[in-house]
Amino acid sequence: MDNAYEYAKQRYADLGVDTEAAINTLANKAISINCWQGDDVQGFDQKDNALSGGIQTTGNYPGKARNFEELTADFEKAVSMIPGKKRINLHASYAVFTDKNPWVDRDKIEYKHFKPWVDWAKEHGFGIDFNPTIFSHPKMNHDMSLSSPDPETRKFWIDHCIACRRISEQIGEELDDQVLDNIWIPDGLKDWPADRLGPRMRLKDSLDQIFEEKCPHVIDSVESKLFGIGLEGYTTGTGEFYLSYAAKHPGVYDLLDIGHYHPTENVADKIASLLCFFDKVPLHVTRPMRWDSDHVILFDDTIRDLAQEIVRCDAMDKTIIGLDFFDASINRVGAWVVGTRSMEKSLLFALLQPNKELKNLQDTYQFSEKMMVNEEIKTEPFGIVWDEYCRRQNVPVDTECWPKVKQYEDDVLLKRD
Ligand code: RNT
Ligand code: ZN
Repeated sequence: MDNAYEYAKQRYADLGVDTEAAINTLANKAISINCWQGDDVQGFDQKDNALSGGIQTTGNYPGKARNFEELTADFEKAVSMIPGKKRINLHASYAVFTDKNPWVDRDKIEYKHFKPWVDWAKEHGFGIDFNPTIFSHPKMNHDMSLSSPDPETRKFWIDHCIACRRISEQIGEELDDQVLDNIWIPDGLKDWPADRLGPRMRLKDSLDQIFEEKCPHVIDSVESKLFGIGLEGYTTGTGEFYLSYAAKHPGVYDLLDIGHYHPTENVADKIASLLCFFDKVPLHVTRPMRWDSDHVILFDDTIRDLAQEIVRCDAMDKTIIGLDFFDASINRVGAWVVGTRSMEKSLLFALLQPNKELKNLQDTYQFSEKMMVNEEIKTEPFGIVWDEYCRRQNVPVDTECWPKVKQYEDDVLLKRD
């Protein structure tokens, strides 16, 4: 076995690539794993669990997590098969209510409702990221929140976002870390708008109010979108809107979600543009299929391109990689495992390219050689290095994962219904 890795290491070394350096770099990069894959974006705070805001989970695979205990147990199972550093990405709807800390509405949530998450994260060495939950709630008045024409509705959601920033700040203090607090709203209209400017001016004003308080442990981001199901005619928070907002407000970053652009747009290409103006680029990595369907990400061209950009821009420390997929038609633990491993795998693949040499070939106009080197590297023994990385991280290699997921399904998940 060792011989296989030694052989692969030498093959890469012959191309000027250091596999040890790649493995070490990858081991230090955290991936923020979305908690919401574990329960189809349901959360714990609403009785009526219908998902709203133009996003959808489809499928009814058995065994979804129904509470904090089940969600954390499933997550722990998943990460036992995931190499590298991990963060958990929480939504405000995952507030933990108990007899001591009974239910409050989203404008009144506090740190104490998330303390169980923080204690658990500390125990396992996970970082935490956070999101206001501005969907699946009775106050989503005609699918409008921060851009609503109704002052009371708008106030409710502004207060919610302020509460979320305070919670994020305290989580950051507790973990001695920075917490990404990402705002996404579904606000939009089903049919063509009569007024495009009004909602955007209201959204701008809402954001100004939300970001007023200084929160040194918080990294703020805003996430744009093209359209949602039932919101095809107009989206308040578009790419241009949020990019301009972030550019004018130091400390607020523009988050790129791969599923939120026109299908032929290459989101990987946007990273290098943002890096000319921002010191951080937060991402939502997902797999849109025909629309923003949020399929589980795979080790495919799109994710490899994205990873390649991160590596070639020397942006491992500047990108904040968050995952954003939710598929209710498959085993949810398996979804986490494959999605997160695919992200890790793509980054390793990118780190194992002769990136310096390729850059140099571009800058010296040696385009034929650049094309040929780029092709040659694709068939190098990548899988052997990936296996070695998994082994060093004490997680199973690819072929060992499904039996473990299936065992957990039989022992735990199928007993839930
Ligand atoms: C929706 C956005 C948003 C959500 C999560 C649940 O289109 O991508 O990020 O998926 O916040
Ligand atoms: Zn997203």
